[in-house]
Amino acid sequence: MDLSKKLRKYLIMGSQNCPRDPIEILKEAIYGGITAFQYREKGPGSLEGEAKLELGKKFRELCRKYNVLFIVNDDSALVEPLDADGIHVGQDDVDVEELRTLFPEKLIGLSISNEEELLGSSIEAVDYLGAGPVFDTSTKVDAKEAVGVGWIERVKRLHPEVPLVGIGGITVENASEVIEAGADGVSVISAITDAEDVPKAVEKL
Ligand code: TZP
Ligand code: MG
Repeated sequence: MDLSKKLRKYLIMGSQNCPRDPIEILKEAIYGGITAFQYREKGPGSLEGEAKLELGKKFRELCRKYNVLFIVNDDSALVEPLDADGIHVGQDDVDVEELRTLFPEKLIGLSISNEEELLGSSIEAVDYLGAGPVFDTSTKVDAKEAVGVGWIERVKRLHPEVPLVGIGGITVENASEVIEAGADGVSVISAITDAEDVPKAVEKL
């Protein structure tokens, strides 16, 4: 598998992001052509415990059926029950070297928002990087400051061999800027979850 190709159109979503049935939204996004999916059940209104696991199972089966990469956000206890392809973490989550020991065969993604995080992270332990927030976003309540597409250029220059996706405020209108700056893919929440026509939004991305 060429990971950078599989990260091209990367939907991140939890039930809290969905104005309607999350299963329908994922089905439509898959139909539109997403290549990767991250189950991120987090923040106000998100599910916990058994309900979180059960929704994850449904998402997982859809992704398996249609050959979409399935990544879980942060929660390492979900990786094995959901037979995820990998896990994505932020700077305040489980350390990536520890994760690599726990999950030698899984993909590990790490978010990088600034120079300090870039220089302080064990990049050799991860399979791909998420850089952002590229643009302002209101989806994540505690999102850091928008860093612009210059940040994509910077991370790619320092680690040209590591697959890279942009995150934060990416829309059908600005996605091309992120790719032109050197990202292998775009990861989005609201550009897909809030779209009136989900398959069309994915196609445009
Ligand atoms: N991490 C940094 S910004 C963000 C996450 C999860 C939210 C992205 O949401 P949107 O709607 O694509 O701006
Ligand atoms: Mg986190």
